[in-house]
Amino acid sequence: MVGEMNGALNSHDVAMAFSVPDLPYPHDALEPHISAETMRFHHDKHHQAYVDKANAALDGTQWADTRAEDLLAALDELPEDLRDRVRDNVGGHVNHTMFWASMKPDGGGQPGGKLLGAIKGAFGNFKVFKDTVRAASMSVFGSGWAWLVDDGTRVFIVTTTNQDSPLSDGLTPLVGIDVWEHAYYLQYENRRAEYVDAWLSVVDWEAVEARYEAVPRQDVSDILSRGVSIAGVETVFGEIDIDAARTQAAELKALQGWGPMAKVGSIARAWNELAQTLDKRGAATVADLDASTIISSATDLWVIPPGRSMV
Ligand code: MN3
Repeated sequence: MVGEMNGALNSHDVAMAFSVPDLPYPHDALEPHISAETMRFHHDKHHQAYVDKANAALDGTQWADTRAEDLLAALDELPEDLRDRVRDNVGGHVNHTMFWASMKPDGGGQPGGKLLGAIKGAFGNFKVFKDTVRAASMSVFGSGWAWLVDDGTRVFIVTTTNQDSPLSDGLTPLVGIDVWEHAYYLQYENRRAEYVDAWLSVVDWEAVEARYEAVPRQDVSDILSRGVSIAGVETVFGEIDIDAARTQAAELKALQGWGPMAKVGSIARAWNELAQTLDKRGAATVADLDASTIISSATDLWVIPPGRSMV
């Protein structure tokens, strides 16, 4: 690589090449769960190899300064001779960059905020989620990853083989566990299940929450600002809490069978369901729920008028 101060073309070849990010903690910080020796090989050697091969593959091509994530999201647009090397090595770089930033000393436990609500919405409770992570991690045949991903409406778990990224399937990875043998063999030999449990003890859930918050979502502000009358008091849909939803369910139940309000029974049940959903997901108000739940709930409650299509 030549030509510093020699014009934009050469200088950005240097500037845009991928590099292994420093660990945000010392190599031994995740002991005893992940050994310092494992981290030295995994971070310093294996990740460096992906970076070197990714840079070699892209050097001199028109994609040399394309964002790594954009390359993975558009693999189909790359020429065939480049595609596999990008999938493997840019994938390896992006996956590992997220991996280091998804662990911390004294990690583990469970997330909070809207992410916990989304996990409860998808899995019922956090224990079922962890069991699903374990099962998915064990189900990867050979080398690969298990991921918590987001499609913009909900979270779920997928696995990928080799260094394939969920980005290539249009999904946003929130956190991934590396189940290549190079991630655990030095310490756990062939005991992958023990490694998965160890990894769950070092997950940095705050980092995962931040990624969840950053996923682009359908704008539901219009729905959240719609007026609703609860026991004669005007409020807006987004500010409804468990008590308000229960009050509304009780009021409507009392009206059941009255006059022209043929749908009142099903709407009363929908308010009860909303109260249960808020409770189960630990959401203070409707505004804390995920977009798809807000839309389906507003539809069931006729907060979105029936027959009216969504904006
Ligand atoms: Mn790895």
